[in-house]
Amino acid sequence: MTIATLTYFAGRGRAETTRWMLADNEIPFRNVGLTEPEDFEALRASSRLPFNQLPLLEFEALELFQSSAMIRHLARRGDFYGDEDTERTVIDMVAGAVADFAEPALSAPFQPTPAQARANLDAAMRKFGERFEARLADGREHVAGGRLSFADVVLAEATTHYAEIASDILEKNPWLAAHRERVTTDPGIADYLASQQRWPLADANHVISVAKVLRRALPPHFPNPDRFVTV
Ligand SMILES: N[C@@H](CCC(=O)N[C@@H](CS)C(=O)NCC(=O)O)C(=O)O
Repeated sequence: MTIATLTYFAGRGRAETTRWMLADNEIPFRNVGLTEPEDFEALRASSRLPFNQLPLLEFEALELFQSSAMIRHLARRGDFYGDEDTERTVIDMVAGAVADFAEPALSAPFQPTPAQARANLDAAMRKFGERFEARLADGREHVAGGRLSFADVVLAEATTHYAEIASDILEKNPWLAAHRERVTTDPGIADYLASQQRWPLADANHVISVAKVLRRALPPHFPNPDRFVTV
């Protein structure tokens, strides 16, 4: 039974943390992956995108925009948001750092070379990864608060993304690797990762598909970068 619909491009991108939170809550969902500019324009014309941005999550009579709000909504619904206000603030702060840490993985397919993408990941591992590792050292199971929170889920989503791009990247971070293993073997998340709902790792074709839907320019290293720009 599908009870949530997640509209985005035909890929993971900024909708992926919401997919992991839906999976953690074991909420069945449907991906609507836009591939044509007309589909995006129709959505914009419908006024269902308050800031003309995707993703859009339809869930229990709500239409949610902003992935940070989606994951918090799902965290509250599934009780993945700590037990009191101070703990929730810590979870929010750590989740904010995870969002910063996740950026180089999201931007990897937009980089001119794999070496540049890797250099960006390595820099973020030094800046953020080491700090997450320290929070998990000595067998601490959760990156924030005293039990599983959405910060753990988004961190495992980010480290999984990193490891898919650069398989050796967690080698020097055994606590992060163990944390990733724990979260990804959660039954809901494991099912999602093995399912048809999981888009493949983004590549140049994904970058082209997004630029086409948005009628935007491609990064300058692509051939004919303005091929989809119509105005
Ligand atoms: N902070 C927002 C960012 C959303 C966002 O930038 N969406 C992009 C696609 S990844 C978009 O819809 N861009 C079209 C636009 O801004 O006009 C979120 O996480 O939901």
